Amino acid sequence: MTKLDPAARKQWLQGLPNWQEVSGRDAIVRHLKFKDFNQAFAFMTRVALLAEKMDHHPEWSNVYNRVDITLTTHDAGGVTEKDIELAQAIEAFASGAA
Ligand code: H2B
Repeated sequence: MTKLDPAARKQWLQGLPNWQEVSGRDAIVRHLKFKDFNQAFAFMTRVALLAEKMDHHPEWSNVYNRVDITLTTHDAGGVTEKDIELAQAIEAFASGAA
């Protein structure tokens, strides 16, 4: 898995408007806010099960109804198509989030 060049990453990100590049790091980030902890954690459970299936894991944190997710491929030292694939799946799980 090789990391995306900046042009390819930028193009993929145009299809992921809720995701931003992390400054000073080859990674992408998404901040989500749910109605309450229950909604946030249900979302995290779905992402966790998929991440394990993909063998591709997020860097994330949760405070009550907020979830912050950073995606990068540690083995490649940057954003790869696997991160894009996971980000796209996360969008599908994120309905109900702001
Ligand atoms: N997740 C992420 N985000 N990047 C990786 O490089 C990675 C991973 N590598 N999950 C996987 C696990 C690797 O360590 C195992 C051994 O397959």
